[in-house]
Amino acid sequence: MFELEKLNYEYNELEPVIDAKTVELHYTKHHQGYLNNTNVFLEKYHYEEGKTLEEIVQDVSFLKEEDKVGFLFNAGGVLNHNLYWKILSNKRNNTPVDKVKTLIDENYGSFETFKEEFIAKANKFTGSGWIFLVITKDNKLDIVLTDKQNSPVFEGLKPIIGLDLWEHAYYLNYQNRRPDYINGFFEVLDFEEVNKLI
Ligand code: MN3
Repeated sequence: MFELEKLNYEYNELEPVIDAKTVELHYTKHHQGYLNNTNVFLEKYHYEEGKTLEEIVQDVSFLKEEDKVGFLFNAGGVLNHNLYWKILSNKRNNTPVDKVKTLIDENYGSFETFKEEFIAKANKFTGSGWIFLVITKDNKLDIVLTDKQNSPVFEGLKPIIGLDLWEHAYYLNYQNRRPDYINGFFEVLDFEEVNKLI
């Protein structure tokens, strides 16, 4: 069974961009909920231990048809939130360095161009979902939007940045000002952590 990955910071350390109450609720209720539900599905099928969740979601043939949507919603939620928390910090490592800088410069010309495109796409998105920066199978970067808790991992892509666009990620602090949350994300995005995922 899977366990909730520990946060690398206290609930209040992402303030003022993401307030402590939002981090606490988001992590202990939403993320934990997706994890609990994922484990219920895996227990139901006596799924063999030893595989990563990334591996499991790429072949759900072990599930009955009626469980596939529910399983992927919850397992996707776990993967997406694992990524989201991992790449945030208050260390101000918010300028790309090393591998991620090279990749962004190669694919977008500059960090500023990438950031503008990412923010513009995030702002256009409606409903509940996510925006990711992924590494494609041919080692290029792509910005991908997904509905609900769909994860790029389902498609064999490798997400290295993920921003939660569900209202529960920002509503306590920002209400309808989602663009401010999206801009703020780039202040607490930690490119040292992103580099570890490449
Ligand atoms: Mn969320």
